[in-house]
Amino acid sequence: LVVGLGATGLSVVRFLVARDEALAVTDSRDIPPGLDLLKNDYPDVARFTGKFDERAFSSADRLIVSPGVSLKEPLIKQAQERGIPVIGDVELFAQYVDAPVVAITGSNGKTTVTTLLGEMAREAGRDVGVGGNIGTPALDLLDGEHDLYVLELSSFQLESLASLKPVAATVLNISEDHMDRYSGLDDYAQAKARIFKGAEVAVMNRDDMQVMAMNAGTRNIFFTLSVPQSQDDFGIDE
Ligand code: UMA
Repeated sequence: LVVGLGATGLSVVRFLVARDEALAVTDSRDIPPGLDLLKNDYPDVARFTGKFDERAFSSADRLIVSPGVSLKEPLIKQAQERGIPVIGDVELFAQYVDAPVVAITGSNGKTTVTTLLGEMAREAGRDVGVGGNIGTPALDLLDGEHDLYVLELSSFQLESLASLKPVAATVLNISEDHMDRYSGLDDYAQAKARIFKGAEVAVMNRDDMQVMAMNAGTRNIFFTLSVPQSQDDFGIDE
């Protein structure tokens, strides 16, 4: 069951239909974005709109939830309690991707860093796919068979991600954002910290206490606006 139709939901539909998987879509809006496209291009895909429909949830054997939908949604929690896997589109991407992934998150600056890194990789001759929260849903990038992926990930996308093993990951900084979805700054920071799970290299902001408190990857590289403190530090030396 694809929960939430929008850019993400549509990318999941395209991905699953291409792999002949049986699926249905639900969205709590009457007329969600992408409904016309779904009706036209995938008329056989079952649709449950206007509310999250219990019937759709009870017959699903996996939920793929859009980042805009809270995992605290009662029908999602009930499915989890029944042992139904609840994942996001980036987790599905992680299960299929077979090229290195660099993962970037943070409260500010993540789009700039993602874009710049993509440009640098392109300039270095890599066939790079750039996407995620930045706009192109991660699953759509898999069409291109790139040799490197650079993903901007939001805290929402990280919440439902388990098996991504980025070659490098960073949390650029933490400041209050999306507090309607979190119980506080620590809860939000915990979602962000998930990016380091399985990361080969963690790129850490030495100037941000919340980031420095995170349990990072096997190898850490630091950046700071002050004087670098070790060989693995990047900073500003006067
Ligand atoms: N929906 C429900 N019930 C709800 C909430 C949402 O049915 O309770 C439905 C909406 O009716 C809608 C669908 O879910 O049909 C929307 O899904 P979505 O909000 O997950 O949005 P998408 O279009 O899939 O876009 C998402 C990201 N949006 C959010 O995380 C809110 C986009 O990031 C991202 O570019 C896109 O996936 C591709 O990966 C935008 C964003 O604002 C830029 N991100 C936030 C941010 O940067 O601060 C996190």
